[in-house]
Amino acid sequence: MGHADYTLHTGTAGTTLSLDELWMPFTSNREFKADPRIVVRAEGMHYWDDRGNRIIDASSGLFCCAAGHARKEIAEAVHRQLGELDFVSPFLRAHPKSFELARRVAELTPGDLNRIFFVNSGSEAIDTAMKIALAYHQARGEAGRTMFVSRERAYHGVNFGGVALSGIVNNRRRYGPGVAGVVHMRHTQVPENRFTPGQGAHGAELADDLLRFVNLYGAENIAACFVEPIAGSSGCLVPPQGYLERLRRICDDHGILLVFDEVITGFGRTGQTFAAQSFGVTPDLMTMAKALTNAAQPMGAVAASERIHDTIMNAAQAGSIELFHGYTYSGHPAACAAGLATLDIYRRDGLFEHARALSPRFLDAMFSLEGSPHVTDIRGYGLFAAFDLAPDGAPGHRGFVLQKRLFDSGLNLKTTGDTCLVAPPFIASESDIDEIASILRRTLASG
Ligand code: PXG
Repeated sequence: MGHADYTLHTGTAGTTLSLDELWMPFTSNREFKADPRIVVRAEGMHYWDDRGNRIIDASSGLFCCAAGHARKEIAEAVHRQLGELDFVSPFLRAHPKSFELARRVAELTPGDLNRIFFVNSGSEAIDTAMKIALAYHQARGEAGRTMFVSRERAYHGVNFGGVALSGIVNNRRRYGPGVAGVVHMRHTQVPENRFTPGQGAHGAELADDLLRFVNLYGAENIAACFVEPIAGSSGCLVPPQGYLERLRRICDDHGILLVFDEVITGFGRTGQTFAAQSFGVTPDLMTMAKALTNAAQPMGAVAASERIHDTIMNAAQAGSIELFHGYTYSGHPAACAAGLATLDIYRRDGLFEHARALSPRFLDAMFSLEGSPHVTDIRGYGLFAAFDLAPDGAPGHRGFVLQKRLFDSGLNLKTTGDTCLVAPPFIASESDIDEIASILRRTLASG
């Protein structure tokens, strides 16, 4: 590889960055470094690049800046916290805000998902939930339950647990056999539901794949079934009507834990606090991250039912560590401060209600793209939508080219292959939604 550097157009006059040393995640490094897009500032709905161009953010960063960018209240809370208590070990020691944030999160979760384990990312939340599921079954004398059920098209992060659950071939293919005993249900993108806003009428019976695994492997070997209530990264696959209810019933009938990965859907994206509440189905474990801190600090969490938590607690010898798991930065003071300030904003500004109220306008705008060149399907729920493009030669090429053209036209949007994901911050106005739709329409029409 040759050498690449880049001279910033604004900021410190003439600052030249060497691009060689940074190995960028989930990016074609060689392509990016030959043709970089550098963002230098953000506020509210917008980014600014180093040339001074304003770019509307239709992806909330990566589905995480739900309250909009650069919220001063969060920045100040983090600053105050670091001046007061920068760090204390989360093992054997604690600080007040970790308890406060756990209580605030527990107030928001459905059912009795009131025991909160903090981590630093969605990927860590997934691995933590897998361990809790195994520990729970061991504690109740069913140590044979070690298998996990996941789903095609699933994205559960990139640690080895999440890779084993992954239903996206590129996230798996280089990384060996990984965790044994994971099987995948079929995904829920059925052609009969094409261009249907909200939950499609077709596909509830796909949940019976879980039953097939029960019959094939024996329920006594299966620990948990992991699903994103709306599969996010792979293209906003909204669950068919009745699908999640059916999964819940099969899990209950066979002692399998149901885990909702709410890393994208959590904190208002569906118009309720969690997708579990939007769809009226309560899981046994729930993972979350991203919008928990509005992305001002890295943080994730697992919410466990009191039953699971208490079973693990009560099975351990008095005085022993009940769960041998945790991270140096579990419940980091700065992340907790960011989380508390974020939840305050969501509540004070009624942002989840705003997301719910804006959803019909947003979905209308997104579904109005039906008929634009190359658009083969559109899906959406709440303030989350996706549209698929017909491939142009190599899979992913059209999506890749489009996201660059959109950025250059003033719109930031995440693509996965040839699927475009739209998830605006909840502070969006109706005119922001119209602007997003019109840039999309124009750019699709011109190429
Ligand atoms: N679960 C879900 C449902 C996610 O969407 C993770 C777990 C992992 O979170 P962390 O914080 O470890 O990244 C995610 C993350 C994309 C994209 O291309 C999506 C995510 C991350 C990076 C890219 O859509 N989601």
